Amino acid sequence: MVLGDQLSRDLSALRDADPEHDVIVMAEVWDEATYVQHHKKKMAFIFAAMRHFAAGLEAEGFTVDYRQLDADDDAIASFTDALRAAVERHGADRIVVTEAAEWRVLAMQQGWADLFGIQVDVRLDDRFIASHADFARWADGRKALRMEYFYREMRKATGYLIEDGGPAGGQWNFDADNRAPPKDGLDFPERPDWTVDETTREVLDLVGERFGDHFGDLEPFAYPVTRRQALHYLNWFVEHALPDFGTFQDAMVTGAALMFHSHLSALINVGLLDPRECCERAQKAWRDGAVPINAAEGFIRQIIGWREFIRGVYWRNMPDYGDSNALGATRDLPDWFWSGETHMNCLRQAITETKENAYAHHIQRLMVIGNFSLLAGLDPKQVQEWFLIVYHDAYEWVEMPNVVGMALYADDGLFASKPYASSGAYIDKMSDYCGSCRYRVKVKNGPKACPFNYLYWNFLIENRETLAGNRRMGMMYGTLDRMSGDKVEAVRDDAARFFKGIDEA
Ligand code: FAD
Ligand code: DLZ
Ligand code: SF4
Repeated sequence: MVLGDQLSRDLSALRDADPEHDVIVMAEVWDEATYVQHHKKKMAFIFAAMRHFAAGLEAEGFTVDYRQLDADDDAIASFTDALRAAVERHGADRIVVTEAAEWRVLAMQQGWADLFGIQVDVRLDDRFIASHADFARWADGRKALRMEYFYREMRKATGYLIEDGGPAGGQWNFDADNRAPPKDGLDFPERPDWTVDETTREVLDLVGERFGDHFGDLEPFAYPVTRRQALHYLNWFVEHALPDFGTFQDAMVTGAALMFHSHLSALINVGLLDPRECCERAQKAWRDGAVPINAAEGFIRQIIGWREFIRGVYWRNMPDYGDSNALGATRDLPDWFWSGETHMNCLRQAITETKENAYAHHIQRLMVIGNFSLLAGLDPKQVQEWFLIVYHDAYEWVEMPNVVGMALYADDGLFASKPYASSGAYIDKMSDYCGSCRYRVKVKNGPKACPFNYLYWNFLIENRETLAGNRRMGMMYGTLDRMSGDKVEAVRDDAARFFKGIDEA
């Protein structure tokens, strides 16, 4: 059985498959489509990619038992039901799967042997570079998990950007070169266009009909759905966007949803691209002199560093990780998380783009939407669900640690040394959003003030007990302690007024 995020021809479950004897089972199932109300584009992408992948296997001579969601009104409920029907239909004597990426689905897989009374091989997912055992070896006995140290081990293990036994360019990390604010007249490369073929058209119609009430715009739909298209997009990225990827990695520009970002996460997460091949292309471009080291290193770090690290954190902390709420945050999501209709221009831009594209780049996710969610004390469970719904690359294993650990500090600093909290000044420095905002970023208090400004101090006040002992927060608490009583009161009043009218903010 091949799941919707296992669309790799080299998948461990498919590697030794034999068209003579084996049947490949794939299914669009109701539970997966509805356990959260996924963005319409996310669903369309997964189903279109699944159908194209199945067609490829059929072209190789495989029998693919593929259940489409629209085959009848009585959609198949779950992976287990799909498999049960297939086992009966084909008289299977063995089931071969690759371990699911999510806890929930792995638990299902582990029950199948007893349920069906036949042998079930659950194989490792070696599309990830670090196995669970590798991560455990690295993490065991460490007080704090820091991505940077894990990343160095991954660089050594893969050999990427290693020269003469050390890091190419003399440094492990060129992040300091990757924080340029946007400058006027920055030109972004035009993305390739993808034609919607008949298969994808059918999927778009299905999603429009059956999931029309889900969040987000379905069309225009312009994203690769086949291995060939995905490879083309990777090559396009390396040639046209990677050279500037590093420098402007943290910048945000109105109307430039993708900037120089790769836009490849969803393709990597479903298996249409292999993380290693992405890194190898970037490394080659650097060796050929086509991209600077800060671009190649920055990109490779996101993949063999952050992506692998986040997955390690997920598996090490499940099944309870999603319940973390170290800061006791309980506020409901404002309504405009679903519409983008807020006067805070940074959030309006990031959420509107999310609605349109099922995509926002990392700094929008972390320093605009995540930062706001942290400062406003939004309920981590609701924030997790929102992030899982709205992005086309969102699967629990990657969404959860990014939300719980990175954006919300809800795990009490399991891997972030301090909360990613910032006032409006950071957003102003890294974007062109503030100039066209109803709020004034330079104003600290009062109805015209940028809400991030007073919410920042309010956050420190409210979470003093948990955060004041953190050495990296010492300076900020020092500043807070020197604030006059009037100023503290103004912060508290502004925050209270803001929260009262949060849905109209
Ligand atoms: P690029 O900026 O081009 O980066 C290159 C690649 O590095 C990405 O394609 C991705 O595979 C990997 N990568 C970079 N950062 C991370 C990270 N923090 N964790 C894992 N992989 C990373 N990423 C997801 O794939 N799915 C999610 O559901 C998801 N949810 C997120 C939620 C929050 C609150 C935050 C702060 C980040 C989240 N990320 C998630 C990580 C990151 O924002 C996206 O991977 C990235 O924006 C995808 O765009 P891109 O392909 O253009 O990335
Ligand atoms: C996300 C998703 C959706 C929306 N639908 C399906 C589906 O119908 N069939 C399928 O095989 N996979 C789907 N997926 C991806 C799965 O949720 C994913 O494979 C599991 O969560 C394991 O990571
Ligand atoms: Fe966002 Fe504040 Fe800037 Fe408005 S002024 S765009 S709310 S940071």
